[in-house]
Amino acid sequence: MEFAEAKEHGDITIVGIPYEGILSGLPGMREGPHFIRKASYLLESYVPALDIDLSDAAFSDMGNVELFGAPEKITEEVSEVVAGIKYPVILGGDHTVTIGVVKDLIQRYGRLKVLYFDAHWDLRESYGESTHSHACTAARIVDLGAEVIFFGIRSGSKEEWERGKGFELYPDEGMPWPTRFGDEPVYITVDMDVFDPAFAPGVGTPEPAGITPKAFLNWLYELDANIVGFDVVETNPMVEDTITPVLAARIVRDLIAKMAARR
Ligand SMILES: [Mn+2]
Repeated sequence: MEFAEAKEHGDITIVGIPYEGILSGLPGMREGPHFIRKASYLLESYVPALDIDLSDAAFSDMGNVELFGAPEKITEEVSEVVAGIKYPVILGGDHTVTIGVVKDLIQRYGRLKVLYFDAHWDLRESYGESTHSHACTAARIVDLGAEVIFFGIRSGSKEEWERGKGFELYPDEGMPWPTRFGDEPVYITVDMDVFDPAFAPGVGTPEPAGITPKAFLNWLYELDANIVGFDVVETNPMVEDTITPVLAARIVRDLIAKMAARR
């Protein structure tokens, strides 16, 4: 099954990476891509806020790439997959996949701004004996040279909060989020646990007091950025299989529409 309205070809390409590495919460994330695609058929193809119909957008869906093994190895393999795609759209799987995507995009563009939506800092040096687990994603992409701006973070160790002081953080939807990024390459990573569990209960590590989908989407519609790719990760349909996948699909639909509107 492909994402609704996907074409044979297109510069924007969806790839599912149903990778589930080192667990810190509930298992089931490897079913994320399938459930997000299935949920995409519940949505209209027209995005009124952008006046874009997904049926007119040049994007394709190459299906899933199954990767197994340690997170360090996965990072290399994800980079290789992404290298063949002009504008990658990744359906996770756990947050580890972001490291490989960002690695390739930085090589390509020389620089990358990453807008990091997550309940958790992901700034641990290592977790579960891996330096590339989903709890270390932000730390690794900072090492790679990404310029990271955090949104919705509300959880982490004392050390992570200390380290987080060195970064731009928009913890709440109440404060105006930046929307203008000019022409610089921007990558967006959306960990579904950034949303309040009332709106996205189907995640591996739910964290109360999150942002609302409306705040995210209203920001997205205002966003003026050269989006060169994005991912939506940590959807766990074994925990909840309807509300969360359809929100993930809505984010994918609207972000693809946003990218298509600019090109
Ligand atoms: Mn995360």
